[in-house]
Amino acid sequence: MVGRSSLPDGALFLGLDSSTQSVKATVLSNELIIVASETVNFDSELPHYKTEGGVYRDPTDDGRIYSPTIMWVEALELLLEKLKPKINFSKVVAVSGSGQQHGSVYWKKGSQAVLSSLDPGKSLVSQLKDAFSTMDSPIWMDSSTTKQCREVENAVGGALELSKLTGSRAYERFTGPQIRKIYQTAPHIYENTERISLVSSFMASILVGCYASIDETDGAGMNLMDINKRTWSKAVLEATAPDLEQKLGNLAPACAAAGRISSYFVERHQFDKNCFVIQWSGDNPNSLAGLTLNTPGDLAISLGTSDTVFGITAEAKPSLEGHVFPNPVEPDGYMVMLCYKNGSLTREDVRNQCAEKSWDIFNNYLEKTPPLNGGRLGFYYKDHEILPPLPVGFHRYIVENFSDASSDNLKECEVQEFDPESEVRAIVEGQMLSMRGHAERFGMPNPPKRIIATGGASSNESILKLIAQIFGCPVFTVERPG
Ligand code: ADP
Ligand code: XUL
Repeated sequence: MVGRSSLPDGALFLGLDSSTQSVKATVLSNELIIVASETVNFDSELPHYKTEGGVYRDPTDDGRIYSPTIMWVEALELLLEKLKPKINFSKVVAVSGSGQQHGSVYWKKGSQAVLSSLDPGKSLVSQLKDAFSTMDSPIWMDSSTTKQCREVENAVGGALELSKLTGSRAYERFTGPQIRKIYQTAPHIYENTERISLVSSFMASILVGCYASIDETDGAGMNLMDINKRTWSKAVLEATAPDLEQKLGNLAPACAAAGRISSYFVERHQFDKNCFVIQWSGDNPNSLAGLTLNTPGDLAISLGTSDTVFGITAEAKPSLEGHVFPNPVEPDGYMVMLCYKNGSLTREDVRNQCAEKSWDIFNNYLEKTPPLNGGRLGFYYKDHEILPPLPVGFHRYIVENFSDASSDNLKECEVQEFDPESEVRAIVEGQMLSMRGHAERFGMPNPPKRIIATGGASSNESILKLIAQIFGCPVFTVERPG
């Protein structure tokens, strides 16, 4: 590996993020200063895929949400083209990245050969468009595998047993149940699959020109990996689909090198042939690393497409709620996490309906309404929620005698709508109160010493202020590329 003292002058580090709505690049100097950044938004910059928020919602299969795999490849090519005038790729000594967790890619039989012999004179899309046994990648927003979840849990002795084995009970979006659904409903696709990658290992595979291992921290989001041993769990593999281990390949720690960058990128984009590709990991584990979260009393809240809350712990104590993943930085430690599907996109919907599509107006409403909204409370699920597991629907209640919470006189009455100001406060307050409630129940620090916020909505100071009020602790953010 490269030691910092032995780095060449002007050395650069390239960090990529393949997420739900976009791919992003951040370039750091030797002194860890951001020197360039770039984004490719799927909906607006690759409109021919016709995605909404980067995804497709299948009208014929309730809860099925997926993305076109090849769109991620085209986005990577476009991202590099946009970055090219800004930095000298030959100075990049290491590349790594984050992938949206749980999403999976199905490489067709024979694709390893295609991947390792890419012609630098041609685009990646033209050479990889036929490399997949299905063109659709199920992603983390999917909730269509409840049947498979129950089957896998039952096969290993119940939900708690599965959680003790893998760090989580079965969740619809986790990759194991997704793989089982493909095996059951499209056996020809499963049979024709040579390798299954996560979004993280998929992007790393393209960069190294061969199948990259699945990173252990992201592997923990599959309901397939033994959380203590960090190897595939034979019992769960068998409960999921036949001959699965060979389709998954090896696991590797988050800090391992996946290999040197492939000759394709050396010749087409002038990367240095010695440039390392470091294992890509899931976006949440990488956020934990990036925020340098290393104090047990601290919590991080990520407000991206999903909302997540996470912290670190020395021991794995998986339960029926939340997730335990390996800590990407401390090899013996763990991270604990809660995930909400109705994050930024649901806030955006309310902003569009009630605040003239403007965050400024949204924030103004948030600032001028009182804490607890005069008893107007709401639960907003644009998509099936993960936590608690509830179907699509917006539910609004007015609670009477709210100021006298100790009395038995509390009465709630369901209503169809609130005034726009109250609607804005109700969604943000409802989301953050739910986070606090579940975080406490899950044994996360209460109150936390401090919260570090990241993700798109962490640029919104009014939202951060509300988080500080609800959790009763200071909230910090980190430098974000402009
Ligand atoms: P991803 O999970 O795809 O990486 P990001 O972290 O890039 O998501 O966050 C994107 C989201 O950030 C958008 O959907 C948008 O709603 C939200 N966002 C951006 N700016 C603001 C803002 N000022 N206030 C609230 N939300 C914002
Ligand atoms: C985590 C999860 C989401 C995705 C978003 O379990 O499903 O936070 O990682 O990219």
